[in-house]
Amino acid sequence: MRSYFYAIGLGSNRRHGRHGSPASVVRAAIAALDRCDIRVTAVSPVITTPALGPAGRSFANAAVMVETCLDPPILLDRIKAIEAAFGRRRGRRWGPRVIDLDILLWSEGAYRGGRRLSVPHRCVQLRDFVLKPLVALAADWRVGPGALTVRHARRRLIRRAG
Ligand code: PH2
Ligand code: MG
Ligand code: MG
Repeated sequence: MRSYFYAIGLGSNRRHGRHGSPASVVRAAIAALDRCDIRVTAVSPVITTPALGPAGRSFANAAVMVETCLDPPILLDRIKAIEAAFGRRRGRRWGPRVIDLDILLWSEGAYRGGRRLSVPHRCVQLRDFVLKPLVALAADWRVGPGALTVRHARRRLIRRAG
C-alpha cells in the first residue's frame, strides 16, 4: 500500500496531571502518535518559545516526521483524538493548551479540505516556533506548491523580524 510522509507540529504551554511539564507533554504526545499505522521517523529537539498571542506562558514546541498510509482527513481525526485523550478542551482561540498538534506539510504537496483542514498549514511561513523545529527535519521541503523551502522561509522570516 502506498504511504505518505507528513510533518506535524506540536505545542504545549500547560502542565498535564500525569505527563508533567509542557516539554514532557510534547514527548508523550509524540509517543502517542507512534502507533499501529503511524510511524514517527524523525523528531526535532523540543524547544522553549515565547507565546505568540494571548496564551501567556511560554510553550514547548517540536516537530516530527511521520510515515503513514492515512490520508489527511483521517490523520487529522487521529490527531484530534490524541488532543482529546490529553484532556484538551476547546476554549478561547489561542488560549493556553495542554497539547496542540497541527499537520504542517505533506509529501504530496497541497490538500484542500475546506476550513477544517488545509495543508500546508496556513501559518507555517509566519511562525518561527513552527519553522525552527521544522528546519531540523525538512529543510528542503517546500512550504507550499511552488513556494520557498522551509530553510528559505525561515531565513526570510528572521530577516523580516530583525
Ligand atoms: N500556538 C498557538 C499560539 N501561540 N506560541 C508559541 N510560542 N507556540 C505555539 O505553539 C503557539 C503559540 C496556537 O496554536
Ligand atoms: Mg497550532
Ligand atoms: Mg491546532
